[in-house]
Amino acid sequence: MVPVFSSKASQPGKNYMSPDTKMPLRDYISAIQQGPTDLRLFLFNIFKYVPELKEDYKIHTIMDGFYNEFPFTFFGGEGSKVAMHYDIDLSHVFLTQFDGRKRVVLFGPEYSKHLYQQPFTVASYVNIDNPDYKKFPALQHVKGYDCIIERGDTIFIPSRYWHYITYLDSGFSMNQRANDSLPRKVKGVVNIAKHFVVDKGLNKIMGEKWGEMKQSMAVSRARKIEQYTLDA
Ligand SMILES: O=C(O)CCC(=O)C(=O)O
Repeated sequence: MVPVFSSKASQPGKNYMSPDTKMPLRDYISAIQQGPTDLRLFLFNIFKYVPELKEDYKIHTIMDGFYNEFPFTFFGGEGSKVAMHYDIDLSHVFLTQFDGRKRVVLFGPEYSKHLYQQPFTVASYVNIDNPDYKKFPALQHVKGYDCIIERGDTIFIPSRYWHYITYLDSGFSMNQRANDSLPRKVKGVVNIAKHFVVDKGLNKIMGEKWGEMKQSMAVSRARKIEQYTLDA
């Protein structure tokens, strides 16, 4: 049985950051093979269930600080989207595609306010497929990288880089994460505490009201940046 997420996971309220349902892995794989669906397996540690798969890959040696114990996999149906975020523990990520194509859009950390980062989280809910510049004018100043990865490709996502992912086909990938800096590890732990204690706690107590407050804080932070850009 595996926890399956849909796009509801990024909406405030009861399902916030929680799986929609649980289903046998076999049924999930059949569902994504049958055509478009927004169902995803996120941060799924398949190696916990099938440890012998660990024999099939090696930890990268490209830098120090790889976490051997967190080789997460990600599965998604054609058309599913991963809301824009950066990785909460501030690791560098090497994302390797095993099957299907995926569009990955990256933005540097210097754009966090322009992207209307939701306070106390590592997420942004602006729609960059169809940006509303009237509502989110700071978005006009953002520049990023847009690429497609396919079977056999690995994309490097540096620490704190925003990523927004669209599954062009049903498919799956695995990430290996590395963090070789103690200050970055400490900041990562603080982020996790902010998200799980403050954000999830207030979401539980206030529900959608908390979602609205975060959005208005994001808008006012971006307005300051926008004002600065206009003045300069
Ligand atoms: O490919 C995915 O589904 C998500 C990957 C991701 O967000 C990550 O590796 O941090």
